[in-house]
Amino acid sequence: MSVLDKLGEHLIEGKMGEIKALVQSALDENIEPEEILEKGLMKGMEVVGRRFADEDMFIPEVMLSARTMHTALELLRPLLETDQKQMKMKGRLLLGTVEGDIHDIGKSLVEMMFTANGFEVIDLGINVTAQAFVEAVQQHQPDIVGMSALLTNTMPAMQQAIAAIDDAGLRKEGKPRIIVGGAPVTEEYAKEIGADLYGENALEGVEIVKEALK
Ligand code: B1M
Repeated sequence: MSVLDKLGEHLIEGKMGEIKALVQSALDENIEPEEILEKGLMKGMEVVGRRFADEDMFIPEVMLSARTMHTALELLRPLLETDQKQMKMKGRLLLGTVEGDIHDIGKSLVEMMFTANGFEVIDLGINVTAQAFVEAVQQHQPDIVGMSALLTNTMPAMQQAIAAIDDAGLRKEGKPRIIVGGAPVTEEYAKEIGADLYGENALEGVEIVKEALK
């Protein structure tokens, strides 16, 4: 079994105590951090998602997989962010998982990818209410607001947060641009709820925002 397959297995089994050593062996084999993330850890997480849906895995086990992912990301984060210091700040992103939703792994990846690409990121965390987005926009004056939702029934909270920002008169002349993403979110849905941009994954999100800010 390759080290990338082993990483996927460790993630599925929630081997939190062993994951860092395995990430380190992958790095020692000169595997790029992006590949470790996409072809190892995220592949494992896809399996977790399928098993969870099939009721072959339950919340405590999924939590353990999520913690294992976070532990691995701790080691990968500085490597994915290495170029940051040499870059001029590209903009300020205010980011959060919307109200009712506590999924934070995708959002953490978005945070890491934007930071790695020279953005200042203010992460409001999970379960962020529309009002909290409004107050944070007033306080931080971001160039971009990013919202993440992983549940079909929390997608409307994105629309509420966007409407609250608009009702407070805080989106003027294209600033801040609002980008939404998350597994159930589509480009059509993003348009429908008044978002400016949609990112299918964290890296695509960065590229789309860079293009929009040109
Ligand atoms: Co939950 N959960 N979960 N869960 N969970 C899903 C999302 C689900 C698809 C599983 C399934 O049934 N197959 C399902 C949602 C079904 C639906 O509504 N469509 C589900 C459910 C039902 C639930 C609960 C309701 C279960 C219950 O209690 N009965 C519950 C809800 C809790 C709540 O939020 N209120 C729940 C709870 C949990 C845990 C707490 C156990 C745990 C979260 C732990 C944590 O995050 N710290 C958990 C997990 C881990 C998952 C799965 C297995 C993995 C999610 C993940 O981290 N993926 C997930 C199944 C799946 O997605 N395969 C599932 C990896 C991550 C890198 O991907 O977040 O999609 P993702 O992010 C991607 C893109 O979407 C994109 O970029 C990232 C990659 O580059 N992206 C953006 C994300 N945000 C973006 C923002 C952007 C741009 C791109 O711009 C701003």
